[in-house]
Amino acid sequence: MPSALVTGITGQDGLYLAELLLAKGYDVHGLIRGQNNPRREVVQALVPEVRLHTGDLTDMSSVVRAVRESQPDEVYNLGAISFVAYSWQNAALTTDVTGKGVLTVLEAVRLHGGDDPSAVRFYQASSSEMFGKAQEVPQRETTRLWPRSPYGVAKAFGHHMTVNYRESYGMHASSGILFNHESPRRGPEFVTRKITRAVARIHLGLQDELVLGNLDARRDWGYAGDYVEAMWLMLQQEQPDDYVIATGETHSVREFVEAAFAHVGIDDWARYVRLSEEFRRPAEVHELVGDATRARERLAWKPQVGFVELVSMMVENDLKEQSRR
Ligand code: NAP
Ligand code: G4F
Repeated sequence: MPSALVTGITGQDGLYLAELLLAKGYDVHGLIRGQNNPRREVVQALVPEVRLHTGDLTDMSSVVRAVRESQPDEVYNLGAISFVAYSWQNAALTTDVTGKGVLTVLEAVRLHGGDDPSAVRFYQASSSEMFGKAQEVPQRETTRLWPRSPYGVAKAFGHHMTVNYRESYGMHASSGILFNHESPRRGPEFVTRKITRAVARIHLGLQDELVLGNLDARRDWGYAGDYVEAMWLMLQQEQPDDYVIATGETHSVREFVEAAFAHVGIDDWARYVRLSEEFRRPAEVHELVGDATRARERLAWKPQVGFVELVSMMVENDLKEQSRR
């Protein structure tokens, strides 16, 4: 039975990836941080087979211990402070966790491999946020990085470090440059879930308005369940590499709002939406759209869930969740 260690197990992607790996017969281990983490219960309810190891990406010895205890064939580093807006308020912490944390995991994996640094395969959760002020449309693996947030800068560090460990030590280290991916498990601070939850609550008469920032920002939104499959496929390749994972379609926040309201039969959505400076960013990433040709050709990966289906899935989930309250 192959064994995998997943950092960020309590997050959106960690949960989908754990389900995928369990279905493939893996012995799945997860790194969980903090004393009495409230998300522990969510993991235990959804994927009770996962064995949890206490640790933090800022604490090298806890990561080394988790690697030793889980004896992994594959390590997926999904742990991060992942909310871009928050990263301006906590830039140093974001750098430590989202940036330096990658080096910590790479070192733990390298040391564990002993004489054979490629013995344990490593996946790094890189991000399209690294492209920031995009220098090319669509963005591909070779597009120059121009991050626009402390989060993007930290991800760029982790990305380059992953490439460097592959080149320096011959590690089987791959980096997935994933564009935005969403699901009913998305955190409520991200714009998609904020919208679908508010639309459900407005439809049910529980809320009057939805307050947003920049409606003109455009993102390449896919479904998280499709994207974790790509992570696994990267580690099954003989050679490690970097892969853009994206749908190739871009939509504005406004289009997302429109589609979410349309799902509950509201066309005059503007009367429910108020704009506030509070949700605008010091530096915006205006438009992202990815070219996943390499993933399609080498991994035979392609997204299964389209934009409207994704929005509908999220609104339906929030209608059910909010009706139960
Ligand atoms: P998420 O839901 O925010 O999950 C982040 C995970 O990181 C949580 O499990 C969190 O644990 C953990 N974490 C935070 N600080 C930590 C620390 N100091 N030590 C150990 N773990 C820590 O993020 P996601 O959407 O699943 O994304 C997974 C990864 O992909 C992240 O690295 C993200 O930056 C990257 N990514 C995401 C997207 C996207 O669109 N979703 C796109 C590109 C890249 P707690 O429960 O303890 O907070
Ligand atoms: O949903 P968001 O917060 O996601 P963002 O910043 O694109 O980051 C997500 O995707 C990255 C991949 O590119 C990941 F690496 C990262 O971890 C995260 O998962 O914001 C999307 C867009 C932004 O342009 C933002 O300015 O929506 C705009 N927006 C407008 N009003 C808002 C709001 N974003 C949020 N969170 N809340 C608003 O009220």
